[in-house]
Amino acid sequence: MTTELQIQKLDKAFDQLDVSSNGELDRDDLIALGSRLILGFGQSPTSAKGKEILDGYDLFWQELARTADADGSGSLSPAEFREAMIAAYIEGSRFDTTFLPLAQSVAKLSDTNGDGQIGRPEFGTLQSAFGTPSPDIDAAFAALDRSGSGQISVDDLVHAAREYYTSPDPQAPGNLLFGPL
Ligand SMILES: [Ca+2]
Ligand SMILES: [Ca+2]
Ligand SMILES: [Ca+2]
Repeated sequence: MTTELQIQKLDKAFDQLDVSSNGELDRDDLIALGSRLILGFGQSPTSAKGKEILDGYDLFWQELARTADADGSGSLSPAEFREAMIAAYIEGSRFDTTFLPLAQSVAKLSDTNGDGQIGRPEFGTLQSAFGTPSPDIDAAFAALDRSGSGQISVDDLVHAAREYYTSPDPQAPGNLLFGPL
C-alpha cells in the first residue's frame, strides 16, 4: 500500500527531475541534473567524482525505464515515474542496488572537504542543483541538522534520502529533505 504522503513526495521528485520541464522524464533530464550537481561543486564530468554521479544517474534511469516505460516512448510520464519508483523502491527491494549508490555519490560530492559532514553552504549548492528555493533550503537544513551543530553527516543525508523516497512515516525527518511538502 502506498500512502498519500509517499505519492506527494514522488510527485515533487518528478518535478525536480524533469529538468527540461516538458512533463516527461527521460535520461537526458537525469544526466542534466547530474551535470548541474557536478558543475555546482566545481568538478568536471570526467573526474572520478563526476563519473560516479553520471554512472549513478544512468543506473537509476535504467532501473526506471526497465519496466515503467509502458508506452515505449523513451520517457516517463508522472504516472509512469510514480509506478516505477513504487515498484522498485517502495514495494520492491531495489533501493540498495540502484538508488543507494547514487545517494551516496551525491552526498560524498556534497562533502567537499571529505570530513564526513555537510555544512549549510554545501547543502545550499546541493539543493540549488535540484531547484529548491532558498527558504525551503533553510527549512530542510534545520529539519535534518537535528543536533543543531550546523552540519549534517553524509550518513544522515543518505538516510534522509531513503526516507524521502520510500518512507510512509509522516514523522520521518527525511520527508523534509527538499523543504516542506
Ligand atoms: Ca523532461
Ligand atoms: Ca512513456
Ligand atoms: Ca565537509
